[in-house]
Amino acid sequence: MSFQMKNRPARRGLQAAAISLFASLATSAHANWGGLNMPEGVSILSKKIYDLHMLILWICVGLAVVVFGAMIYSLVKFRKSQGAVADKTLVHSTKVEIVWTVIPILILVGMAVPIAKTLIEIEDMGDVDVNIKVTGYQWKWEYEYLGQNVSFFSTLKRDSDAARQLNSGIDPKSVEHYLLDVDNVLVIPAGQKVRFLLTAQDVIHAWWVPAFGMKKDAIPGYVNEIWVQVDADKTGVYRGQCAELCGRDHGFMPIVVEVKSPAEYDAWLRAKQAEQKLAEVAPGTPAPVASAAAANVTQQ
Ligand SMILES: [Cu+2]
Repeated sequence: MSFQMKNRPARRGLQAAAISLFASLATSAHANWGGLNMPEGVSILSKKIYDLHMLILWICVGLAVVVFGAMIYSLVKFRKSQGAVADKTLVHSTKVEIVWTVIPILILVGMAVPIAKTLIEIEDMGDVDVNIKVTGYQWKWEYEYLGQNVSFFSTLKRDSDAARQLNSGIDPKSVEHYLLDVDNVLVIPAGQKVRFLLTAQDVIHAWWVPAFGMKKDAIPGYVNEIWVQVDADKTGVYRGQCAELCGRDHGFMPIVVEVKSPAEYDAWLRAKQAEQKLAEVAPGTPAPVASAAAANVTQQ
């Protein structure tokens, strides 16, 4: 008795602490609720993947409510202290076995239908407007606009690179888009289907721009495909990173994609073509190795 009396205030203190902890967790987490979920993205596929994710999430939530609800109800209602006695007669029921086998099968098949539909759309490389070959290197990306005579390397921007050096004395916070900026930005048109052919020259890299909902490995000697169609009204700059640990400077090969309106994209492409033509050493120079490889890809 005296023990209980002594501990009552301590217990109350603990309860109060727990309540205030939960309250502060709830309010601090409230600000970041949006960050907990998958981003919706700006491309056709990213939205389809997001919708699929939400559909499956809510199916799982519904199942959890039913299953845990039945479990918790049974635990509380039929506990020993309430006089519940175990039923020793029900050792097998074919009817119950069939029901709890068939229902999960139906749920899984029901989920597989929209999943398969989205997977087929992800793999649909038909009616492509722009083809870009992406080659991963330790530690940069090369972009080649197939059939357009435009290709360039994209490397970490110099100010980020200077700040990241050991004892550089430069505060990374003073660098805009630290480690997420490049010298040459990849430009694609909004509202058009862009196919990326991903490969690598040395080790495995992965090309990932979260807002596009797509990520795939860039593997030496192998060409992977993804397609991206950004909504016509979602022009802007989108950033990503190499997503496959590829060596010492893996964290220093960002991806920056500028989505322009088709007219602005055409103007940019023409300017780039003119610039690269001027840079050519002499007419009749053999095509660089990268272009020859790309020609093989387009022939496939
Ligand atoms: Cu990497």
